[in-house]
Formats: sequence, structure tokens, C-alpha cells
Amino acid sequence: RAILHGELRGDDVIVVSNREPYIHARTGEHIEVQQPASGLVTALEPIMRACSGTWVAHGGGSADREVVDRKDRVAVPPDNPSYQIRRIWLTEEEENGYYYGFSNEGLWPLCHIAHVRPTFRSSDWACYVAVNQKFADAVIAEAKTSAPIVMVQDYHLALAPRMIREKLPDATVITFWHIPWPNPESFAICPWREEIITGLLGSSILGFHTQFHCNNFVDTVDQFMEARVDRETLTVTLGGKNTAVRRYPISIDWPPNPALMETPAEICQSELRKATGLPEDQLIGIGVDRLDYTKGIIERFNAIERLFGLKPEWIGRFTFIQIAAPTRSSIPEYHAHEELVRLTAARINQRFGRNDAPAIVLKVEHHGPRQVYEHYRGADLCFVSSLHDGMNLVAKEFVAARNDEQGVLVLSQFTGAARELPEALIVNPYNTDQCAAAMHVALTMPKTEQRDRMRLMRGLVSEFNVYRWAGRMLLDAATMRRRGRLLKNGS
Ligand code: ADQ
Repeated sequence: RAILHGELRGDDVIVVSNREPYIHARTGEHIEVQQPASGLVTALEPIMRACSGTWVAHGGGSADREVVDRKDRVAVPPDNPSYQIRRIWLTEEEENGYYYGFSNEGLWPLCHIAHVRPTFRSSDWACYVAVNQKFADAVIAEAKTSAPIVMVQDYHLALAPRMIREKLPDATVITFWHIPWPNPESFAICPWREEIITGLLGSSILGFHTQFHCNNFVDTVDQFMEARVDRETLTVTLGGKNTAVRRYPISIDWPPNPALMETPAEICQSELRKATGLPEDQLIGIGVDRLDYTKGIIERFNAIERLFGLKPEWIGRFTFIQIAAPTRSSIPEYHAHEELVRLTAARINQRFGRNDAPAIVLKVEHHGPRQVYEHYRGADLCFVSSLHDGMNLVAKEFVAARNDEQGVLVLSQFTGAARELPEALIVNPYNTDQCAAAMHVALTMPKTEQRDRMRLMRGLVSEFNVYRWAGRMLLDAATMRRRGRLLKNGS
């Protein structure tokens, strides 16, 4: 936190992402402020609170236009305004083509190995280019100096780094790609692969969660671009400009906001059982995800079914609560997935549910961070079964929530988080038997072993928290800026 304050004082910091950290929505007479369920927002919000800059984002809330000033800005957070959101307005056509189309039907399945075929339409691509230009123009307009630090977020904005660099050649553009980067063969099917890579190489620093994704990116550049690749330092040079490709594993706020930890763990445990109508001594598993096919929710449910099949002693004694935030519902793939999740839960409940103890409780709705933490703190195990995930912050949040040092994390090997949390029970979500066995181990794990594992994981998350993620990126950027100034003065 201190590094952030120190490094950023007096600097002009602009974050640019598709999603905004606060949405204003109208409910009758009132305007409600909501925080969207998103890993990216969870990670960047504490940074922006610390450095009071400008956050450029798409204004998607029903009352977003009602609360902005003449320059489309609004000060947030509502309780203690410390930075500005500059909202970008998109037409329905732009949102469909750029967001739902190219970003989420093209790039999202392209970069995640979840066996969903990407869809590429040239009309979507045209919107993606136009909207990236819109975001870049807003950044340029918001810059207070000719050399701002611009933090570009995610796969929606792959072209913006170059567009910003063209107008602000002295800007330091740090781009972070929050999802995996696939191997060159997989990426090759994107009809606009050269354009995407050229756009990203407008960045001074390009960050991924894992070394593996950095290497995949550099291999992709090597295969398809006329660029110089220095494998020793993982620096790519295109048109005389360098991009440093670096690993910055994202994390969460630490210590967690005290408001999220107010209710003691024992109370969360009894309240959660009471609210769900479960017996006092029921064992509880928890899943927290956007309703996305990459999160492996179906695979998780199948493993729960297998657990009951193999170990009938858990029937009526163990309930799995899945809280699932609706997401991208207008994309047919997501709609079909939601249906399948509901049907699978109903089928398993019919087989293994008991009157006062369903096998699975499925809550398809948005929950506030406080409610999410009460679920983490009330459960005996948390199951993260992503088929592929850049990092997965739910795993880290569960660990952060458990200051009682109890609870077991069952974690997919295909998350970035698995590389940092080996004390979790690491599983392959496609291996139903293995996942069922891991849940059985979790449910029977002695308290002392739970404590030992949890302590190690809490140590890791507390040290490598989100301030370190941002701090390391900003320190690297500061070093780069100093070097640049020295070279300029020397020449
Ligand atoms: P996401 O795919 O959104 O993030 P994740 O990292 O798990 O996934 O973060 C989800 C966030 O949303 C968490 O803070 C969680 O608490 C919240 N959330 C999830 N379901 C919710 C619900 N039902 N109600 C309320 N809140 C909910 C992307 C990448 C990840 C990467 C992050 C950050 O896909 O791999 O970890 O960005 O880089």
C-alpha cells in the first residue's frame, strides 16, 4: 500500500476496462449503487481507492447517465469518493458486436480450453475495433500530462494499447490480460491474430497471471510476427518499441475489509444452516461463481453426485450450496449452460436429496460481498472446479475469509491459483472419481490438518496480496520511466 502511495503520488494514473467498478441502477424512485461480480473489479478497486485516479469504463447501468456530470464523470465510491469513473456510452449494436460478440463469443472461448468453439464474425470485429478506438480516445482526453501511466485491463481492449501509444508516445501503458493465453496453434485460428498481437505490443509492459501464459504469448509472437523476441528477458521488440512480458499473479485485498469479517465464524455457520433450512450439524460445501461454462459447475455437481453414490453415509448429512451470478445471459451458449446447471442440480436432488437436506442448493442471483463472505465463513469446504481459469479469486477469498483457520479448499489444477496454493486438495475437474474422493477427504479431515493447510495458504495470500500485484507492476513501470528519462537526457 505504501509503495502504491509513494509511486503514484503526483502521477497521472488512468485505469481502462470494459467493466465499471460501480453501476448505478434505477429501482422505482431510487437509484441503487451495485458492485458487479468480477475478479477484475475486486482486484483493481482497492488500488484506485489508494491512488485517486480516473477509471474509464463502459456505463452499462440503467441509471448511469443520470448521475454523471457534463463530462460523463462520477465520483466514487459512494460512501467515500476518492476517484472518478469516466463513462463511455455504447450503442446496442456496439455492445453486441464488441462485448457479446468478438470479446465473449470469440476471444473468451479462444483463450480458455473448455471445448466451446469460438465464433468469429467480421461485423463483431468491426465493432471491436471501433469501440477500442472509443476507449483509447477517452484515455487520451482524460490524460492530464503527455506521459500518464495507463493501466489497460483485459481481452476486451487488446487494440487500445497501440491506439493510446500512437497519440501519447511517452505514456507508460501497462496492459494486464486477466484470462489464459493459449498455445500458438490454438491462437492461430483467430482471423485477426496479427492485429490483436500488434495492438497488445503497444504496451510497455504486458502482464499475465502465470509464467506459462507469458511463454505462450511469446511463442505466439515468435510464430506469427516479424518481431524480435529476447527469451532471456522476455522482451518483444516491434517497430523499435519494447514490450516487457511479465508474470504478475493477481490477488485480493489483505487484510480483508473488516466489514466482511464482522460476523464471527460460528455465527455464520449456524445462520447459514438456519437460512437454508438445514439441520444444525449439517456439513456444507460452497461454490461461488459467475454462471460461466469455464467454471466447471456441471463437473462439480457430477462429482457431488458421485460422492453420494460412492459414500452413501453423506446422504442427508452433506449439502452443497452453489451461489451463481448470472452473466452474459444473452449469449446462447450461456443460456444453455444455465439450463443444464439447473437440470443437473434438480436431477441430483431427486436422487440424493432428503426432506430437510437437499443435495444441492442452487441460488442463481447476485450476492453482495458481505453475503459471499458469510457463505465462505459458514462452510466446511469450498470447491473451485474451473476447467480453465487465469487465476480464480474465489479460492483466495475463501482462504482470506477463514481467520478461524478451518475449512478445506478443493481446487482445480487448471487455475492459476493452484500454482500458488499447493496446500489445497488439487484435483482435475474432468476426473469425477478423483473430485468425489477429494470431497470425502475434505469432509473427514482432522481439524489440526485443516489448520496447518489453511495457515500456509493464508500466509501466501497475505504476503502476495493485490497491493503487491499492482505495486510490482507499477515499480517495474517506474524503473522503466527512470531509465527512459536517463537515456533521453544522455543522448
Ligand atoms: P472471473 O472469471 O470473474 O475473473 P474470479 O477470479 O473467480 O473470476 O472472480 C470472481 C469474483 O466475483 C470474486 O470476487 C467473487 O467473489 C465474485 N463472485 C463470483 N460469483 C459471485 C456471486 N454469485 N455473487 C457475488 N459475487 C460473486 C477474471 C478471470 C479470473 C481472474 C480474475 C482476476 O477469469 O481467472 O482471477 O479475472 O484477474
